[in-house]
Amino acid sequence: MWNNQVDICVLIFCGLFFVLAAGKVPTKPQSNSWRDLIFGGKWFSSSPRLRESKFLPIFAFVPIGPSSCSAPSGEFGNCIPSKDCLVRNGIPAGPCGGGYGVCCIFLQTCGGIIRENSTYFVNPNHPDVYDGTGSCQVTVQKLHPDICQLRLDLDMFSIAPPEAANHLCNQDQLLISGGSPTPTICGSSTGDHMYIDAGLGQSNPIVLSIITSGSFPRLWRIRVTQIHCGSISRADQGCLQYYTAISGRVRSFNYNTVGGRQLSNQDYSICIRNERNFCGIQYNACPDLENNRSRAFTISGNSNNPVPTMVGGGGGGGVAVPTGSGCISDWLLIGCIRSADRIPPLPGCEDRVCGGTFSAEAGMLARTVQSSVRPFRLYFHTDGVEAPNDIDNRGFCLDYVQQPCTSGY
Ligand SMILES: *[C@@H]1O[C@H](CO)[C@@H](O)[C@H](O)[C@H]1NC(C)=O
Ligand SMILES: *[C@@H]1O[C@H](CO)[C@@H](O)[C@H](O)[C@H]1NC(C)=O
Ligand SMILES: [Ca+2]
Repeated sequence: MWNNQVDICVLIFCGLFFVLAAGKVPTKPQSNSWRDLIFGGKWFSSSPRLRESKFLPIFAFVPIGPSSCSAPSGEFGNCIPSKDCLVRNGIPAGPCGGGYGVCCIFLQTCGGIIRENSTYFVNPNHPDVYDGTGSCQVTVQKLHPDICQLRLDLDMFSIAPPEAANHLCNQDQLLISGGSPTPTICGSSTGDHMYIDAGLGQSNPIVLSIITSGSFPRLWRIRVTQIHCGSISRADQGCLQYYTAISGRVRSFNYNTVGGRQLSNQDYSICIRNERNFCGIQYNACPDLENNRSRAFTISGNSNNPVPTMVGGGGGGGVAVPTGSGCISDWLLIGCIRSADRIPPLPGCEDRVCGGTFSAEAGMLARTVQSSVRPFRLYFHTDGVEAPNDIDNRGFCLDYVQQPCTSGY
């Protein structure tokens, strides 16, 4: 969709700038491509004097590029002149910008190089499934040295699941190299996202690889968005996932209450932006509509049987703890959690939680959990082993709601 406000801002901004700059700035020949990109090569044709103004360096500091648009098929594209779309190997998908350009969609598959913002990495044969074996990779080139992060949106993501005993991604995997460390994932994670820190400068490109072996009807469509270092949409440091709403849902990769399996060898942070005037956060296990006994939080133990909440690192502070009572191999960490419904609140709080029931206290009763540790972050860790004690765990799905500063947080 063409954003009229940006459109108007560009006009006002340029108008002001040209009035100020006329006669002062030395003229310099320049390529038409950027101007064509931004203005369609026609808006400023009335004044040859202005056309020669040195306005590009100013644009380098203004975060307005080709605007984003959405195609009838649901993909996002960049609104650019149609001739540029073809030259840049994009796919024109309908008019945008009030007819000024086309919504140009960029797709890359195995062996491709991503050179445009919002390019989709898709499977071969997309939108049909791919049942091949090998390594399919794309290389992401920064649009600009001032790109600090990539956001990957897994619009469609279904590759072979982890093996059943230890939940390792032995058959298929998504691997990301060249950026901040990311967990290897497999299975189905449609709708999930990841942020990758891209480091400074133009050096090491980030490579996205999907490695496949054996037969499976794979389908993927991953949107790769490039984020400026100064952008407000940049995620906080160290956050693989970043949520910016007062309420929402966080879940582990390959989560699904029917056939999903918690992935092994995970180590990452999920961050929730602290919205203004909110001081705390509450979490509840998501509803599980498929099972009679909720599996929305099943991190350790045998989830085919009832498993209590387990809390803490199991060190016991010098006191011996029964085997299996602590969260030693797989856990979710949320800073200083307590049950939200205890009045007065319990004096102590916990950090690690695991087992098969979501609560801040050991036991069989699922509870609402609260924390006022800021920034709001969850840290998820799993080791490389499940069998024989940990069976059929799904991972976690939690609904969160930030709590206003006035309500006792
Ligand atoms: C890429 O596109 C997104 C929106 O689709 C935008 O927020 C971001 O600023 C763009 N990045 C660059 C480097 O232009
Ligand atoms: C839920 O319980 C009912 C009645 O005991 C049973 O018939 C049904 O198969 C159960 N569903 C699942 C998904 O376990
Ligand atoms: Ca494990």
